Amino acid sequence: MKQVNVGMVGYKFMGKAHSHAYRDLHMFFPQAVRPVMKLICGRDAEGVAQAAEQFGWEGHVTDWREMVARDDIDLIDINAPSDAHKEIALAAAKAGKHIFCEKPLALTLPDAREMLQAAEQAGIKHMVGFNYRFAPAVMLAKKLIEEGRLGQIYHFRAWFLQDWIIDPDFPLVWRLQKEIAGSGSHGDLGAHLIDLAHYLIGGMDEVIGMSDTFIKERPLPTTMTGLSAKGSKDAPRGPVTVDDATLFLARFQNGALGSFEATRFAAGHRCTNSFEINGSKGSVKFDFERLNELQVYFTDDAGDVQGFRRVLATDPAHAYSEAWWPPGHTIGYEHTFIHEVVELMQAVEQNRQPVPNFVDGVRCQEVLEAVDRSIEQRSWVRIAGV
Ligand code: SOE
Repeated sequence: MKQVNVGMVGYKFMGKAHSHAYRDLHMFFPQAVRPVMKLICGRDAEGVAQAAEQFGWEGHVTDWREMVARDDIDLIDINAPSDAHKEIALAAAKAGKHIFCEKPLALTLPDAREMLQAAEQAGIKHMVGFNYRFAPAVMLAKKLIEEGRLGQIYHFRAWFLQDWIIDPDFPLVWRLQKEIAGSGSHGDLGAHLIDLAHYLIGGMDEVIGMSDTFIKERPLPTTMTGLSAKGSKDAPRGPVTVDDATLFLARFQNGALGSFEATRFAAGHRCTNSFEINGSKGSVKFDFERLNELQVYFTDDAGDVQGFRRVLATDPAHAYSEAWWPPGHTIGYEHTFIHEVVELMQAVEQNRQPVPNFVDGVRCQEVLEAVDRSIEQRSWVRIAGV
């Protein structure tokens, strides 16, 4: 059986999600090429050793260059903070390693383009971590659109709402620093919505946005794990240099109209990643907090029973579902990462690019950039011009 030896940089939130995917994949997708958890990398020797042991990696290092230089590593998985993506990806491509990189692909559009160019020149496989595409209910929405069952698409409206930094004394973690994260809610949450829009509806022609940073200064943190951080509200404060919320409107190439809202200040919303699509023959609604479900409405249902109904996307008719449990036995967040890695392994085996790849990462970054420019200029910005 073919296998792919993985070296992974980063071991916190996404590092755990990816490790879990590599570890579980073969139990449910035995026919896929098998990822082997060779090496994990992190700057803190003690932390990475502990993660290696806990997640099941064969070895650990503190310098990613060592990992990239090793002949027995086939794939570099980058889930370190965004400012590290480019340097590691360029080195990995140069060394001929396949790359799986978390979103957003880079801090800036030029950086993302440079990463794509390097990957294409090296002839490696490249993937970007837009995991929500891999929820079977989202894939069902895609199928309904592709088969014309929603008719002509008029509206795509999406919102990704969180509230984990709503406390003004929540510390100034790396996700709130532009030089490390690139942007705030825009690149962290909006990037997912943009990718879903590209996947489901297609390209955008032009955008116009608005954004704000509600809390301008925060106490410096002591530690961060996942999305929680420890610190004292009396600690010295530093400036928040990213957006807390970004909203924008878009006109799609196929004529549909889009609206997008990404915020970390929606009290009560822990991770509400939702979209609704309205077409001439029907509508669909998705909410990540109920990720097994797609609400569907068809205009040609008999008038006396018209209304949204809930489809549980856990039947063999739904993507990836046959590999899991019997119908009705639901799956969770972590399964979206497993599906991602299945796609990556299949792409390596079939010698094709996985989807979504760096081309999709760049397309997303173009929209992020265009929205930023529109906010600066207070006017519509065409995607083709960025
Ligand atoms: C934090 O806002 C976060 O974990 C994002 O970084 C992820 O990409 C998103 O899927 C969930 O929220």
